[in-house]
Order: sequence, then C-alpha cells, then structure tokens
Amino acid sequence: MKFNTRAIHGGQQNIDPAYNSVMPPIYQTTTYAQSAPGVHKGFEYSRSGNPTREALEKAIASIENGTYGLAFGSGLAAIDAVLKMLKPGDEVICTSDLYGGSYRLFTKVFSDFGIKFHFIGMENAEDIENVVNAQTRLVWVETPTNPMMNIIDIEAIARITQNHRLLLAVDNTFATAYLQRPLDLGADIVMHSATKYLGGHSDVVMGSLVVNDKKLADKLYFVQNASGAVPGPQDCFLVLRGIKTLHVRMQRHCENAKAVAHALKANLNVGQVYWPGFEDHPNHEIAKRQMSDYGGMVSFTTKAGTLESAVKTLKKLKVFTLAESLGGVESLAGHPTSMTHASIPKEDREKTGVVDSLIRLSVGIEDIDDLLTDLEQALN
Ligand code: P1T
Repeated sequence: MKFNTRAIHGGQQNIDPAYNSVMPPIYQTTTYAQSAPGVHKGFEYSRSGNPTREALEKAIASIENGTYGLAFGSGLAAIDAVLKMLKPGDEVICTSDLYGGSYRLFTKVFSDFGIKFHFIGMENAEDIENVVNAQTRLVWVETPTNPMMNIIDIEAIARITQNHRLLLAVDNTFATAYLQRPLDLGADIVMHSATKYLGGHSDVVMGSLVVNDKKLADKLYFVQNASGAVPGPQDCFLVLRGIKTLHVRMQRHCENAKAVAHALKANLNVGQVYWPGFEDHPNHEIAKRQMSDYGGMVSFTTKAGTLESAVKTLKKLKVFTLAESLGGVESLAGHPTSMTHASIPKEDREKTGVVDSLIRLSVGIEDIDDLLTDLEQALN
C-alpha cells in the first residue's frame, strides 16, 4: 500500500470483530475479565495493553514503514523510555540544536543517573566519529532541528552508527512519516511527539516510538509497561483519527510554509529566514534527498535583531496565535528563547543560533492570503 492509503488503513484490519465498526471502539476500561487465571483474549490490564492503543500503535508503525509501534503519554515520555534502556556510564551523542524539553530531560534528569551526553552539530556526519568511544550507546538526532531547521543526513549518520554498533534514534516530529522515513534510511528507532502533526489538532499530548527489531521492541515494551507512561484510549482514538488526514494536512502545511518562507525572505524587516527549502540553506541538498517536501515550520529573526522587536512582532499577530507547540491545523508563533527553549542556557542556545530575536512559526492550513497579510502587518 502507498503512504496515503496506509495513513487511513495501515494496521487497521479486523479492528472490531464484534460489530465491524469502521473506526476502533474506544475501550475505556482498565481491566479485562479472565475466564480462568491467565486465560483472556490478549488484554489483561490497560497499562500493559489496550485495544484502542494497539490500533493506534499499529497505525503509527505502518506509516513509518516499521514493524512495532509503541504509544506514550507524551513525546518526552517516549524519549524517556529510550533512555531507560541505558545504564550508568553509557554515553549519548545528540544534535546540539534540539527541543528544549529533550535537552532538559538529558541534562537535568538522565545526567544525574550517570549517563553522559555530548551535544554536537551533526551537519557533517563524520563529526560524530570524534566523540564516539567505548561507552557510546546511542546517537539522538532531530531533523529538521527545533527551532533552527538544520538538516541532518540520516543515511550518513546510520552508516557510522552501524559501523560502531550504536543505536540511532531519530526524532521525526517536524517532518513526520509523510515527508521522511528514518527507518528506511537506517535508523533503529523513530520517535514522535504525536502531540504535533500526528494528532494534528492541538488537542492531545502523546508520544510514540517505532522500531523494526523484535529485541529492541521487547525492551521498549518492557519499559513502557514497567514505567507506565501510557496514553489513555480516548487520546489514542484522537491521534488515530488525526493520522487518517496526515497526508492532506502535511501537503497544505508544506505549501503554506513555502509561501510564508519566501514572503519573509522578501520582507525588509526580517533578518535571517530558516527553512530547508531554500536553495541556499546549508543542507538543502540533503533535505531534497531525504524529505519529499520541506515541512510546515519556518523560523526567522527580525532585522532589528533585538528581543523588543521580536516581542513587538509577536504581539501584533492576529491569525497566528502566540503559543508553544506546533503541528496543528491553526498557525502558531513561538518565541523559542522565552518559551520552548528557555531551559537551555543562553550561551549554549546562542551558539546554535537561538537568539532573542528568533521567532518560530508553525504554519497552519488556513488560507495563505490571510497568513501572509497577518505577517506583513505585524512586521511592517
Ligand atoms: O511535548 P511532548 O509531546 O512531550 O513532545 C516533546 C517534543 C519532542 N520532540 C520535539 C521535536 C518537540 O518539538 C517536542 C515538543 N515541542 C514543543 C512543545 C514545541 O513547541 O517545540
């Protein structure tokens, strides 16, 4: 099946043996009656498994071209599960530009458990060779990165991680499986904040992982059940519904973001515009190769380059809502240094370009004319 068909039907066979409902029922239950101890129909307790969650997990695996899907109570809970496979003394190499909450989880939680993190720019994949050592276990990649829209060559990184027998995990939140499929490019784990494009309507917080390897799936399932950060069945239903329109929404997100990126570039009150579709984006060629389009996210700095100019612009926006998060049908504008990336020390974030005049747009699927007019009036 092709992607658009899998978005709707992937993993959804025999979804309701009782009544053949087309959408899976929301199994709002914690537990399942057993006819004798240990004799049941595959579900015992909803932390360990729930039919609605299973329907979603199969759908997520299907769109990522993977075998095993796992859903979590948030994107960070999904990342947390991956890190819980590590032991004190293990080392992780991660992209220096990444979601502030991921950075906080790495540096403020797992560092205290004896796991060491190296943050490096991975635009040149070979650079990770300089930090790989006998303790390295995992390479954590975000691409496009949040919020600087850097592009990392997943295939090139995968060649290195395979050589050194390291796990490669890719946070695919910004691109989604519609634009890029990390498992096909050699990654071992693909992670999502399903809160974003998979849910697509800004009404659910959720995370997911997809893998191909059975042993890896078993380890992650063990953590999912043992730690218990699982989503509820209503939320699973909503994300499953979201995935069914992922391809049409992403198409429009990409179209609108392209128009926004070009309009910003032409605006005299704008400094830099970060969008991987520009031919002069440093990693445009990689983006062109590994993604089928450039996504719905655009970041830019104001020409004045000050905090005040960014705040002034953000306050004037009317169609774009000033808010954290991304990937919903509505357009959002964020201020990374005071919102999503506030937990990264100023000097560290400024090294990667996350400065006070940076604004991040999650371009929604409203009429493009209204989005362009709104940006223009806010900037001029
Ligand atoms: O918020 P949560 O579902 O826990 O997902 C965390 C997360 C992980 N990875 C990436 C790339 C993300 O962007 C996020 C969440 N990001 C935001 C809330 C934001 O506004 O950037």
